[in-house]
Amino acid sequence: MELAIPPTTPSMSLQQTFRQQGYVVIKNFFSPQEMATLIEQIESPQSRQCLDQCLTKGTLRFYANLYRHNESIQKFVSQPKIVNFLYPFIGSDFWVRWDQAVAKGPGAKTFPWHQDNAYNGFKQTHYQLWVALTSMTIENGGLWLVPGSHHQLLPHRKINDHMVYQGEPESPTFITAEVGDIVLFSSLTLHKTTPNTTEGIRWAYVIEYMSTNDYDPGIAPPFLKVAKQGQPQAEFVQSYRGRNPINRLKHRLSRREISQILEWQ
Ligand SMILES: O=C(O)CCC(=O)C(=O)O
Repeated sequence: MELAIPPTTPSMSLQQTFRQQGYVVIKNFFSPQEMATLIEQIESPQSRQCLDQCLTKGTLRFYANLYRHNESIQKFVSQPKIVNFLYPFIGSDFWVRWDQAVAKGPGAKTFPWHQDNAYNGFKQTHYQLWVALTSMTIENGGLWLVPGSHHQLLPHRKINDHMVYQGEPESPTFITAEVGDIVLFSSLTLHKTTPNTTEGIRWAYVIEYMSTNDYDPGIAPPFLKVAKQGQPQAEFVQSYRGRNPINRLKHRLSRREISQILEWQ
């Protein structure tokens, strides 16, 4: 496994880079064989029920919540190699809030600039592990990110089925990736993918992890916890620490109301 830290920051740790850029790239995290097996599982009959009818259009196919229906995928998202990698970024206890595989076929269009928090409306952030199941190039609709865009929620507007960033991103970076490379980015990092102008399919698999201290109002139990006290441990649970009354209240309050409460303390 080989680390791809931006060239301007050779001495930074991965965590420092993540804090500064909002993402890190790791080359060769998985083998091509592991990726081929995962695509087989994503395309297996039991995964067909996961086809997302809302975002799937033409040659662009979204499969969501695969881990809930496929035991091999459940093992994949909770494997020690991933959990041990994520621990320094997320902390000792975390769970899987969502997963999705995206097949971007020939002719599939742009997926516009956005932060994932604009789609789900959460106050707290989660961590996106983007796994390149095929190579990603500018031509086949690979991933663009905006370094340093992850510090706050930015303005978006709903256009058809998309939440679209209302602004001109500064210094976007294209993430070149080969099969088995991974990108870890914040749910606040601005990203987009451009059209696939090739004859092949660009596959990506995204797993979204969240600290058990944070609250996700959008997902119903059971919750797949994958790390407990820093150790890989896969277990479906009915609740987690972050679903406490304070976090629930914070979710309902505006940012202004929260800062007013903090000022009173
Ligand atoms: O896979 C793609 O082309 C875009 C998906 C994406 O950006 C997302 O789901 O947040």
